[in-house]
Amino acid sequence: MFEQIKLPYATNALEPYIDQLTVETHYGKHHVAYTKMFNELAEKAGVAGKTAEEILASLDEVADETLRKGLRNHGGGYYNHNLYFESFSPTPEKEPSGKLAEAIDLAFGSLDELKAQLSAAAAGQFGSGWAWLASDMDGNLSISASANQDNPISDGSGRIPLIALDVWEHAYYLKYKNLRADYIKAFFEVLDWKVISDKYDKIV
Ligand code: MN3
Repeated sequence: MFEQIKLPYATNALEPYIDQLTVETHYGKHHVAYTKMFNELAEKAGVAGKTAEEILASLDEVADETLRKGLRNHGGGYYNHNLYFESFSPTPEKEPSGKLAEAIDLAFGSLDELKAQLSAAAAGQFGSGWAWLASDMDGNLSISASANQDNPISDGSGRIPLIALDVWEHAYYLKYKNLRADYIKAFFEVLDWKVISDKYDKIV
């Protein structure tokens, strides 16, 4: 049974950057729906015993096209939003530490440059989707964007997502309306680099 993460903060704790109504709707409606559908589809496809990562990495093994598409969309929706919601804090660490800090300097030159590139990927994603910071198995970092609920696992690149930046309109429209760039700026105000650094330490 796949379960949503429990929010590690109150729904109003990310104000004013991410507003309470958006968290309540996004986590309490959208993420709930993805999770419910993913569980149903995983059961139907006979893959409910696998982890979400395993399912997303082996979608090709699901012969039925409708089930495969459903697992890609709802499994991605389930997994991506867990990553997204667990990465925030009302009292975030504003900079990466340890090995991640070194890897960022190596790949991007500076944290500001990483943020600029990730923001550009998020702003440039046409329509609904996500921007990602991901690591390969050797710890090399890269930035990408994907449509719908695709992610660096389901795209077959073998990368592990570290930062998930949701740019579906449901992630920002209630507060920011058409101003996606303002939401992207706000995202970094509550992104907890401690969570991201800890994730990276588990890979390398
Ligand atoms: Mn979303």
